[in-house]
Amino acid sequence: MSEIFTFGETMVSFASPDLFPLRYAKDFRMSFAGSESNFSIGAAKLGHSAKWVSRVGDDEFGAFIRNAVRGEGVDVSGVITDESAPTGCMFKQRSVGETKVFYYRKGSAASFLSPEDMEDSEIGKAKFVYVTGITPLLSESCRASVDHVFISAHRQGVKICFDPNIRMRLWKDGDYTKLLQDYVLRADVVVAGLDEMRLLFGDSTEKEAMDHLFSRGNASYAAIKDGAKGALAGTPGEQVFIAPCPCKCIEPIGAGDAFNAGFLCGILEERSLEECGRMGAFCGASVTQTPGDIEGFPDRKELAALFAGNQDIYR
Ligand code: KDG
Repeated sequence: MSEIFTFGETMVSFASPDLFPLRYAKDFRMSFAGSESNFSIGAAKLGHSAKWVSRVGDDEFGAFIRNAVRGEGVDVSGVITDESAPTGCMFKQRSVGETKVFYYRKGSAASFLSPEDMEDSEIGKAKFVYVTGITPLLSESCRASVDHVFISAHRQGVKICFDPNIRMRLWKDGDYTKLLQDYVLRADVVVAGLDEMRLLFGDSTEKEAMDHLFSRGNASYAAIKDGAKGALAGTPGEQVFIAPCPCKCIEPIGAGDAFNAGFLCGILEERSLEECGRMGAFCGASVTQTPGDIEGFPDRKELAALFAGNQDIYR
């Protein structure tokens, strides 16, 4: 039985170490990338159990992803090998000050995820399900899966943590504002960027976003993140500013997933709101110090050092 149930696409990812357009790249570093598997790995490193459900192709990249996520301590027993579609793929192009992402994921195995892949009994055993706004944009069946999980979790008294995780490259064929607004307002824990709350609801400050969530939505916890400027963590009765952790950022991709993992693990451990926020900020800052999405996740020992007063996480 896992404390966290999550599902979504994980792609094989290729990143060039060079700081120039990919047409000039000679070497690539193979890794994997997926918001929900990132989150699960973060939670597992902090000692919590997570089950990640997905579909991968019957190919080498699918085997690589399954092995790698399993190797980080996540339950992958619900990952289906789909013989009729390939594992999705992503390329990262780094240049000074930014990383561009190119997806090759249309028709991928994960885009065939369907409600039948999400077992009610598995959802019912979890304390939280974790859903991102990436999944419902991948296909009709992925959207139906998200809807199914929301309904199943609420029916069984399992809390839902939702991050809109807006990826504009997936918005080319539609406006998903209403769809994501609906998930945000139905979730029990909302973790969102200030820029995302601005886009979805027109909120201009963290406080406005927070007030909005607690007056119109279902949330009992929220964190509104503003990257290196920090975050606001809140419950209906309390709001705490969370200062950013000092770090040397190499690449910010994955920081949001890591913040969410730290924040939700804090909630699972029934810590104070401020401690939950600090766990989120610490995990988020830690992963920015490596070029990949997950390699920098802190473990329990590093977390203990944070609470012992040693906040500097330079490696
Ligand atoms: O949050 C990091 C993710 O964006 C990355 O790992 C890939 O899930 C991904 C996506 O769909 O962009």
